[in-house]
Amino acid sequence: MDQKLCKVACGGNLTATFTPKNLTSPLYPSVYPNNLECKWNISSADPSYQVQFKVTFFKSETCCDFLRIYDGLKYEYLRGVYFSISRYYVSTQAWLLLRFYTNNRYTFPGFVASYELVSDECSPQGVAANCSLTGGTCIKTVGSFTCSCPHGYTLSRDGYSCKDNNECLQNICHSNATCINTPGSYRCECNPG
Ligand SMILES: [Ca+2]
Repeated sequence: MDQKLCKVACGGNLTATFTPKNLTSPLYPSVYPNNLECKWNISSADPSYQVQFKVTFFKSETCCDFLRIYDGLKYEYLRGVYFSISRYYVSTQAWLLLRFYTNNRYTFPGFVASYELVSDECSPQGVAANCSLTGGTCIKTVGSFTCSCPHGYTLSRDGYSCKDNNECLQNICHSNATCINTPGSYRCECNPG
């Protein structure tokens, strides 16, 4: 019998809500079948929120069996590795696309994951909202964000607050002037005389 005609049904359209739902590779916790081509499309039940996909277990054949996580046109491969800590992916749009491929030999348990709706880190409810509040620009990246601070400000250790630089600490003014630090800048005022 041609093994390629004996594929396990997998994949489908899923809807993420605020209640986490589980997704595993086919037949988990048994090993996944050979010759899989699974495709899941996870869309957001509310387009103003993003889809978070959290992988809590992953084990596959290093070379040839993999999960591809697409966010827009970008994607990331998970293959081979085993990890015991969670890997998070938060979509930049209201959907994520997953593809799980296996070849014709050697199978492993595969993956365990969950998906749910979350606020975009850069949204007013998001973890990085402070970036915009302190004058920075929050930029969503695949599964994460960056906070870009304006000139005269430095990113704080928290990763999402912009802190004014105190230029006066660098003795930037003439010796006969007094340095006054201002938000995002400084000024030198001549001493009397
Ligand atoms: Ca394989």
